[in-house]
Amino acid sequence: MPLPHTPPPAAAGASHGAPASLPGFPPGFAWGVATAAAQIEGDAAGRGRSIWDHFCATPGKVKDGSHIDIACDHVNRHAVDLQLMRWLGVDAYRFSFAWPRLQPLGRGAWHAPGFAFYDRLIDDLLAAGIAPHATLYHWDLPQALQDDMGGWQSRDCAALFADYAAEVARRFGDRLAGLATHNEPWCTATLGYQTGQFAPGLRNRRAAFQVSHHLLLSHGLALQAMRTATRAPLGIVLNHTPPWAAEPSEADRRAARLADGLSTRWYMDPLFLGHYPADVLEHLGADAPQLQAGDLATIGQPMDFLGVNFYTREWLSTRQPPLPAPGALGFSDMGWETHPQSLTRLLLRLSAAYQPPPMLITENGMAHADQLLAGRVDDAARTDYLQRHVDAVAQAMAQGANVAGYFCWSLLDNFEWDSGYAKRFGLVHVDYATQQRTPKDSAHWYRAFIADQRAQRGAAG
Ligand code: IFM
Repeated sequence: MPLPHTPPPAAAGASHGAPASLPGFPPGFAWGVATAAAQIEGDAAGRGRSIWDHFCATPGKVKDGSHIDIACDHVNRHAVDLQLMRWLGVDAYRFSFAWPRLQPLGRGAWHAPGFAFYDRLIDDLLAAGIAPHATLYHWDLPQALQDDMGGWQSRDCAALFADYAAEVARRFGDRLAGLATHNEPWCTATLGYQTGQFAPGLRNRRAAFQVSHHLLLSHGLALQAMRTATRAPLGIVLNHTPPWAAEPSEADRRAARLADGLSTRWYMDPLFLGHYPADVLEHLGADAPQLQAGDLATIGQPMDFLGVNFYTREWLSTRQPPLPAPGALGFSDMGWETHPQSLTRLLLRLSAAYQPPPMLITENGMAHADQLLAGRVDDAARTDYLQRHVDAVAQAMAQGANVAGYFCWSLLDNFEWDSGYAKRFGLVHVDYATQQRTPKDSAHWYRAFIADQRAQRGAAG
């Protein structure tokens, strides 16, 4: 695939590429891009079925009626995608292992071709000087575990996940710069089991909170199992959408406090403080999860990094009709408000309340209604979004937050879950009919930005 050598006009100017205005990022800070297996890999024949295959095949679940059989055909095109990463100049690549590619039924036999694929991917990344950061679970549960035990509703699923984690750590751990257990367990539990928006599509709050506990338990069990198999840095990736009370009324404040409890504190408290938040337990009443003795100690294993995914804030107004979010910086194609100050605030708040290990911004980016016109995608809005969020990270670091890297979501346009292929988050445009990749203007900006960061590091000696 021919890669452009000079930035197109929109990315060449100083307006989007003003890294010099940023307080410096320290040497060793990793600039990366992120993807996930189900969203890009394709090659359905080379893996077991996952809950997302099943969900896609259920009419009405995915908006454009699409599937993940081919997606970005990354399994067959990973050399091209690696070339794109080299062209971008990234230090690091975050991807996820597809559990059903490594163990098609989620237990029992391992699948040698799956291991061979990730072996190649990791070795090629290392040869290119790109640090591999992997996630064990980015939502593609083997369908067999859903059929046999109701997926994460079963405590047994947590033990099986730990077996899978130990094998992955044994086979790949020493070549990985980071290995996270879960990506966004809030989404797995809440969207998968409470609202039904994501696979497996259940609508049951009690089940969802039991699932959230099993996910956290599986994280703890996996960390214990992996520690004996590898010295790779281990952690978890959580998503945060910081709630803001629309008005200083008691009702809005209460709503914001509960929203924060249901998302951020529900996961951060057990991981770092050894308990679930009392106000949320009270709110859940009989829907609170069943715990067994020792579970919280298992969950609270020491970690080497904390992955933070950030896209937007949650605007909470209890008025009828609700006050709309101000949107001074606009909204993405997902309808998500651009609000970078929330990222600065979040990083400082997490630092103060939890004293986490070094944080990685494991996802940040925006969906934009991109159009490929005459070989170019003008996505100035995405460049602006990225620039502002990188700036927000710098502001937090200047105030003491310990952040070690930033991964843009995503390298490629890809399968955006229940939105199918209709939403585009990539730095690189994908034509799904031809699988042609075209770097967008934002990719040119990111490339120039990373090069500038590297030059600054070099100049600083
Ligand atoms: O595409 C997703 C990703 O899989 C998880 N975090 C949010 C992204 C955008 O919705």
